[in-house]
Amino acid sequence: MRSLIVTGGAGFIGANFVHYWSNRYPEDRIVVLDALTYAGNQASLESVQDRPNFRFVHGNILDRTLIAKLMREESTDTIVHFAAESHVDRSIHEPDAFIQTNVIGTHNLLMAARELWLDSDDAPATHRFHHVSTDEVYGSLGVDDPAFTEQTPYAPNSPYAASKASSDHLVRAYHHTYGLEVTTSNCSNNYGPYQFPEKLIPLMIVNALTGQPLPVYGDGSNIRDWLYVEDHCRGIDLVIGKGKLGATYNIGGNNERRNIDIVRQVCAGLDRIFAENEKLSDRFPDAPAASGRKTESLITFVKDRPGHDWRYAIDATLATEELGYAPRQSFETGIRLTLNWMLENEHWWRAVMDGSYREWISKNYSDNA
Ligand code: NAD
Ligand code: TDX
Repeated sequence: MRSLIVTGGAGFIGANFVHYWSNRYPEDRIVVLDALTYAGNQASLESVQDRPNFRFVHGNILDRTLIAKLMREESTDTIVHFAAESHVDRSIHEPDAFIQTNVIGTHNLLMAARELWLDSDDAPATHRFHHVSTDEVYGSLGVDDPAFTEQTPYAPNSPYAASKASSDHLVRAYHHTYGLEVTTSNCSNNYGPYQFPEKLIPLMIVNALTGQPLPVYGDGSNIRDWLYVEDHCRGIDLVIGKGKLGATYNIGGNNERRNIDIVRQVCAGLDRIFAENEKLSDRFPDAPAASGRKTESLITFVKDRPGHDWRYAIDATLATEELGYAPRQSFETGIRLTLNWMLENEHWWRAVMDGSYREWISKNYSDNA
């Protein structure tokens, strides 16, 4: 039985991970440590909130005293570290929070882990620090380049990617220098339930349902490798369970698509679902599909993201061969699950968008059209 601290567990992937882990390992203790930034939402944890072995702590990974106190109280033996500022566009406008949380925050966790797990008399027999990272640390690929492997040199291009690269290096160094038992996973673009509607797929769904433009950066030809979030959670489980200490594993969807094709697929999916279910037109009267128009009519090409990475692709051979990792959802099944979830959970996305998000978007993107 493990006692976990899941940092950033009220965010998109963290919340999915908590659901996944509490179903798969119901005996384990799970403590979520989350600062509830604009991207964190306790409502995403509603279904586990009342479990006796679950605890939510509203706190910041910049607070090392709190981390150490929690680790002592909970006899923590496993940290799964999701907490981060995660949106590339925000990192371009306001990089400071990315350095604070992603670099300093990660280092705080490592220092607390070292203190409690390596330098303390009552350290647990085994421990694990799992660091959740991204494919963006590897930079951008050209059309004919092979996909990123664990050997691809780091070449982060955005402040977000640079902050994540920095945190990856710190995790590696704490293993190499102090012997902290760490693993790292670098994953491609996730999508699925509970994703904050600033990221491509949920933003397009929300805008389509509310009849707003679908902003595609540049000409929409940039390529990402998409993975359904539950497959990412399963990959992390495999790395924690079977990964070599100190190792890094790439996790991907083997599913490269151009942004414009993703947006068109979301549009076609909504058109189909509206055609199948008449009630949706009453619920979402501003959606083009409610009046028989194509959702695609909302696509609007806007100014490109500065320094926009052209292509990401993950080679997950190591995780497949060593750990038995393989995604279960195809993009077609995953996007249908996501569309259905968004339609069934309107209260969730309306609530998370009530906050400062709209204000921030209008301040930073008023010149986008
Ligand atoms: P998210 O932005 O949805 O959630 C981040 C969570 O961290 C939020 O709940 C937020 O409140 C919390 N948080 C932020 N700063 C904090 C702080 N200082 N202290 C405590 N909590 C804090 O992010 P996500 O998309 O779920 O990403 C989770 C992790 O996975 C990140 O480390 C990200 O770099 C990585 N990742 C994301 C993707 C993706 O496609 N979303 C892909 C690969 C890797
Ligand atoms: O409105 C938009 N229009 C658009 O064309 C948005 C929000 C995005 N895009 C483009 C930019 C990217 O090429 O879509 C692509 C995906 O954008 P994001 O959803 O912002 O993701 P990305 O920048 O690729 O980064 C994501 O994947 C790696 C996550 O946000 C990171 O946290 C993760 O590490």
